[in-house]
Amino acid sequence: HLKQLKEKFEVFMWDSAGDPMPKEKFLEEMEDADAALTMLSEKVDAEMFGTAKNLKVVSNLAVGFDNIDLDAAAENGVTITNTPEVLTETTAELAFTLMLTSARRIIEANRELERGDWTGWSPYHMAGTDVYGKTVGIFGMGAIGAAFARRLKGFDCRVIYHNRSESKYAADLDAELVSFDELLEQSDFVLCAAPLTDETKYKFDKEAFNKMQPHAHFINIGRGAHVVEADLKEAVESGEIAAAALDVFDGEPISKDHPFIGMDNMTLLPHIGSASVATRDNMVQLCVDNITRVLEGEQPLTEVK
Ligand code: 8YV
Repeated sequence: HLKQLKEKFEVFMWDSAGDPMPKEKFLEEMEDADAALTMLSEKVDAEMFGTAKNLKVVSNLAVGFDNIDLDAAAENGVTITNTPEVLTETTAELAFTLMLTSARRIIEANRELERGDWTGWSPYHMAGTDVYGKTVGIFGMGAIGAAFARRLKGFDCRVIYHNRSESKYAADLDAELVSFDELLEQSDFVLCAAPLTDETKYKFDKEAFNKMQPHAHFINIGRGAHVVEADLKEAVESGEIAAAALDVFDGEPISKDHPFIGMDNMTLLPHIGSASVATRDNMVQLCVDNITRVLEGEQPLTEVK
């Protein structure tokens, strides 16, 4: 993908397989850049826009854009693009994987086996919970939430969701719009699939977990900052909810010292929601196309407005 950019433009690339790019280096590189292909690790803030005097487009390799100050982008006349749609099904599949993994205690069972502690068969050994026929609540019925809800139909689930208003994605899904409290109180599984905004930040706190059922599982593929992590830990430890399955954390990457590590009723993944090879190919290609189009004076394909 980058070859396409290199054929037309001069490209500087930070090797993202190593450490994240230090902020000073990022600012230095941005000084005379016309475009930037960024990930969540890059804070695209007012300071950066102030430095990048030639900047015309920031192409974010994500559907989310909470790493970007959109007001500052508008003030500086910079176009922002993201990667919606191409990652929807892949991310919904990961959310489903997290739900089933948590329900059937897959991580805990695997750990037991690998420790050599599987000593025999008994009727309730590693017995989990069914997803089939349950009530599943989706916080954030956007494209990904809807793709997740479609999969729930095959499991004969009742689907409820909470958005500010009726979701255009919910029309064919037989999904019912409910209040946030109803979502918490009625769901056997709660999925957070919302974008991170001032309104949704730290929405899942002590009070919210309190309202969930003791057998409920909480799944997060949104952003770590949707959750007050200390409150989630307490809720899972005290049995206020049964388990949590998380692809995202408040401050990524997390280290092995993170308080969630090692808990049997926590399924933890290193933010791999959209990480299939085909989807990452499509995401990067979309980023390249958006940059090329803007720099050649055309409309980008997926502008954030
Ligand atoms: C990205 C994501 O891969 O799209 C998003 O918002 O969280 C992931 O799909 C990740 O943000 C890397 O930039």
